[in-house]
Amino acid sequence: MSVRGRPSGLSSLCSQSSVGGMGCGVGGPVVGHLVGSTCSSSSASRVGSAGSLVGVGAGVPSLEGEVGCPDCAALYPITDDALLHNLHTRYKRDQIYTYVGTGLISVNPYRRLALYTPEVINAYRSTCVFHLPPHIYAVADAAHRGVWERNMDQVVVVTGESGAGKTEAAKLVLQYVGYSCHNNRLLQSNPILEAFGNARTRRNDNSSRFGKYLEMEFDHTGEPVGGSITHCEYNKSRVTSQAAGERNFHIFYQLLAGADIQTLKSLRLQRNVENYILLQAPRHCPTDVLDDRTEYNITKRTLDALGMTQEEQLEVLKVVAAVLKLGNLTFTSVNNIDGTEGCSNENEYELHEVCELLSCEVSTLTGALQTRTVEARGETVVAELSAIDATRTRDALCRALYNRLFTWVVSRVNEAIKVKTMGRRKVLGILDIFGFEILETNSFEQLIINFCNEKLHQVLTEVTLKHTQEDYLREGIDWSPIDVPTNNAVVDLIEQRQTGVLAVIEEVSSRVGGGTDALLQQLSFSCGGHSLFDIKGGRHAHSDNNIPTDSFRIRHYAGSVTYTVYGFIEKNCDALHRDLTRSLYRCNHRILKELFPEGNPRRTTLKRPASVGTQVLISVSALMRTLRSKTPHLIACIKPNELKQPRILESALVLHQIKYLGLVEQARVRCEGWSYKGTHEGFLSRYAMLSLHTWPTWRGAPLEGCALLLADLPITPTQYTFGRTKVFIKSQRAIHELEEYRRERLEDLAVLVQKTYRGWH
Ligand code: AD9
Ligand code: MG
Repeated sequence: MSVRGRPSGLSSLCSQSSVGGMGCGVGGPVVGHLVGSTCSSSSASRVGSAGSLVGVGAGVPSLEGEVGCPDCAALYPITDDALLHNLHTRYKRDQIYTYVGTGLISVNPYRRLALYTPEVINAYRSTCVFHLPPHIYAVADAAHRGVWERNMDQVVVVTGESGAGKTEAAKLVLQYVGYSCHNNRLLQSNPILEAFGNARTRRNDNSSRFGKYLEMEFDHTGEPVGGSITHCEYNKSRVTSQAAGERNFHIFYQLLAGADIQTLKSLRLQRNVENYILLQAPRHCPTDVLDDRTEYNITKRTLDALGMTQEEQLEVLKVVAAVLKLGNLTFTSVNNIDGTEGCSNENEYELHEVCELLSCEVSTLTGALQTRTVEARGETVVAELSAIDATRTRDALCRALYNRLFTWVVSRVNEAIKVKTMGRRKVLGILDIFGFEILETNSFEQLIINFCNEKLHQVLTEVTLKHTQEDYLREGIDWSPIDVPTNNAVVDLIEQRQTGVLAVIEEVSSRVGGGTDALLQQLSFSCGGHSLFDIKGGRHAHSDNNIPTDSFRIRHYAGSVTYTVYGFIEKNCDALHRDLTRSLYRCNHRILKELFPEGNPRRTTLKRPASVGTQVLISVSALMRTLRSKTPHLIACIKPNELKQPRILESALVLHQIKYLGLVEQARVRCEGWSYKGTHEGFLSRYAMLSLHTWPTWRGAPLEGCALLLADLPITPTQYTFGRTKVFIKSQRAIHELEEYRRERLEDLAVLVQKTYRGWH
């Protein structure tokens, strides 16, 4: 069953805190095959036995009571159905975590389980993972060890569709690492990011509307010295419009529900949500699920903890309040005497209060909202805006204010958590982006969200499956390649220069008068022939005539999505007119000058700001570069049902996710592949001390040294192989055991040195 019999004394060693990881992830007991769709690990024999994952009373996790197979790579046969059956069996017993080789699958339980107590954290810190059930803490531990034991940058990547549990998973990783090193500042900052960046959607009550990459930095001793947060594309259109049954960003509701009367008064706000147009969702949206008042207090405490002064907090809240009140301004048409159309603001009082909040002259803001300065042939003309244009300007202002405030808040948090010391550092990153989304009506935001997920999927397939197999072939070891479906074609369709969907949107956005019709025409022309793209009248043979005339369809890796192009151009540009940025810069509000630097009249450059599409392409490729440069640890989150309810697992829904997440391919590569790979030199330098053939010195060829060393160890020859430059070891367990021997040997050597030292003195 296992690699070999565990040598005496090893079990006791295994329960000490300094078990050495190899920085290559964790893994369930991957060993041989048993016939039947079951598991080959020792826990398979306990299938069907009762018991919960964590003894609630004792609080210590144990393998006792594990059902199904803790590692999908040990299933036989490895098929979509077998994985589904295994996950279902385990889910019914609240065993939401299952390994797939070195990665982890997490099925959202939709209820609090007693899995995350300090006792459980301690267990994963101090006990060999093979004695414990699969857990997200084991992944966190492997990533953490990779930093401080192997001195290599690590990244935990959480994937899955909207509502699958990515953000919760990312928090648990942070909680574990933060607990282990008594530093939780990054975790502490989370409520602020969620208050400003998350919102209730149909798919998730706490949906992240921005991508987030967190980095914890460690010094050479493994001590955390700080961290940083990078955020990418922010779903700002939500500020001014939400889909039916959805909400605006949490902070608006938190503020109204949680702030005391004095604060509300100084913000010129009333407690009732109904008073604010921006918070009136098109269809009733239940709010009972979120305790906005409690959340407000948490947000407030977090701002305090990060060292933000009361004055600063008030300045931030004033911008939030100003957005709410701006949203209430209504403009009506006015016919001027000269025959031109102008507009008037129906809500003067509200505008006065906005100006008070932003410390701004009423005439300045009125001018910026209702007129436009145009410079032509050296002349400056001030034209009045129509009611429709003034309304658009108002909305653009609300979005820009909120969006830039969010960026400001993130940079303020970064200021509080940044590394204050110099020197060499290693990092542990956590990537948690917005999940893949298919809604009833999909717009520009969904295209951006789904494109980011495509990119992530592409890079993960590359680093975990393609590169691994290419490495086996390059090294010349015996390997029958496993077919891995890629999503390169759809990524190209969206991001290709000049002819990709984003490039087309960009091109039409920059045309004078480019609108929806022009966009549809150009999309049909540039992308109509692509096999994964459908549009009414498209050139592709399979063009589906069920597509509405204002839409196009992309066949994504996670499903087909029909996008309605209405609003695409506006959402992509979303530029602010110079009149607005100038008047905001002129406000006497401390933060606004930082938020709108381009409004500084001394700034002469009139460069057009990058469009949303361009910004996304830039930030996503930077993120993917970061990802590629680090040792990845994968967590695939699965959404068990659309009802957001505990104890329900909809087979078809889960099966679909198993397929598009490529979990079967992951399991196969893990099962047939090798858990560990390291250069001959690297392996020898780490383990030479375990054999008298190679210790204290080895002068021969590294490969020969590795062969002698491994022959001396109780590890069967089927468990390792040699490539041209690397040593490969089959099971994770064997690596753990090697680390045990090494630690044991280091202790012996330390005792020996001590004795010798005493002998001398
Ligand atoms: V989105 O792409 O940001 O829309 P996520 O991030 O994948 O999505 P999230 O982590 O926010 O989903 O989880 C959704 C909800 O599921 C949470 O608000 C919890 O109520 C629930 N959840 C997720 N994971 C767990 C868990 N480990 N234990 C209990 C959980 N509940
Ligand atoms: Mg999320």
